[in-house]
Amino acid sequence: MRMEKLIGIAIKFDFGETVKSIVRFGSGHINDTYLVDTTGKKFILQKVNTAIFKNIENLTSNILVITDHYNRKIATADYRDLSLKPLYLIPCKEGNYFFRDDNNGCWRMFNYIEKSICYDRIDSEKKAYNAAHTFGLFQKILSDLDPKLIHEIIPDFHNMKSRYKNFLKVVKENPVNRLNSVKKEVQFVENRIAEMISLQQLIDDGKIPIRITHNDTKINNILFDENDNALSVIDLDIVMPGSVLFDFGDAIRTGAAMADEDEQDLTKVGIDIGLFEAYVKGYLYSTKQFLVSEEISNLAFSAKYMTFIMGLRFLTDYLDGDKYYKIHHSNHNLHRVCAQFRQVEILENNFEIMKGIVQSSQ
Ligand code: ADP
Ligand code: GN1
Ligand code: MG
Repeated sequence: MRMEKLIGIAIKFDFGETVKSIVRFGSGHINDTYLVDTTGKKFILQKVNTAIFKNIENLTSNILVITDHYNRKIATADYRDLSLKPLYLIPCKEGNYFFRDDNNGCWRMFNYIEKSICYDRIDSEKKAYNAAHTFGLFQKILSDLDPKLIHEIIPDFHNMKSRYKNFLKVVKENPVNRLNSVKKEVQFVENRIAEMISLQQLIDDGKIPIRITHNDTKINNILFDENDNALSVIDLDIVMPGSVLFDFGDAIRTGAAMADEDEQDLTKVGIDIGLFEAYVKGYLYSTKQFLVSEEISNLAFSAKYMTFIMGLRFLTDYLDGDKYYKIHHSNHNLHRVCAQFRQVEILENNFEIMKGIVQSSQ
């Protein structure tokens, strides 16, 4: 988008400075994110993906409720000494917390977390431990938030039964004629779906509780400082009812991975057991008091579940003609599928070791 247009949008927000520059920022798959540099602080300007987030009022209301609760808590004695920084929406000059442009595009602005570093992959146990500890604290902090205040932004988001149903529909319809090229991947899904659904069944049966969870704990949704301390959990769009296992599993999927989510050289795909162990320790340190035994005993499995469900979602999108995720080249979704499914195999090969680590870390 042209700079003048971006500046025109940025100045709708009440940040009280003059804009110096606006550049594309980050590697998220969903929203369009820009870094706004000003004569004072920096800000994050985002064009919200309204094809996915259809109700901007509910989305904004959730973020306001969550950040208000979170920012108040991290300022209290229990959290004050940690490295956590507040995250908040900047209001528009007209009072709302989002701005609708002439083309019905929806924009919002956050404070920029100063001196933050964002990683698509991490390489140190300190980062893994601190990310885990912080994602765990995030769940703990939200545990006394009234669930009635939170809208369910995308129902059944990590529900394996409904993701599988969507997949079967697109396999049947084969809208862009790609089915023939992914026979092997479809078989991969069929071979594992019953095992994967067994975790969803525990949730449906009430054996695994529903809590307010982040639901998008990819490692690039947490920001670090230069000493590997966690500064902030970001990307709050789908904070809503879910299982803590979704958050644990998705963080392992990316935070203990040895290759990028879309790595084409599958020999590079792997799990770093040292990072996994650090993550387990950091996570249990902040959550052990409130997790129930069914949650703890399924932590290792959740890594397989979340890696599989991402592969399934990428495959569904590939078969559907790449409508959901941002792609940077044709077949990008397919590369993601192959890397995720290879990672599932690696997690299967390491499953007993991972379970042992969880057991001995309690
Ligand atoms: P998406 O939903 O597209 O993933 P995110 O909200 O995760 O969007 O933002 C994309 C990227 O922008 C993040 O991964 C991070 O690099 C950067 N980012 C987002 N919000 C902030 C912030 N408040 N401070 C610093 N960086 C941010
Ligand atoms: C998306 O928004 P981002 O890039 O952090 C997606 C997640 C997937 C992830 C896969 C709302 O996350 O569910 O895990 O891509 N977010 C949404 O990389 O669908
Ligand atoms: Mg993100």
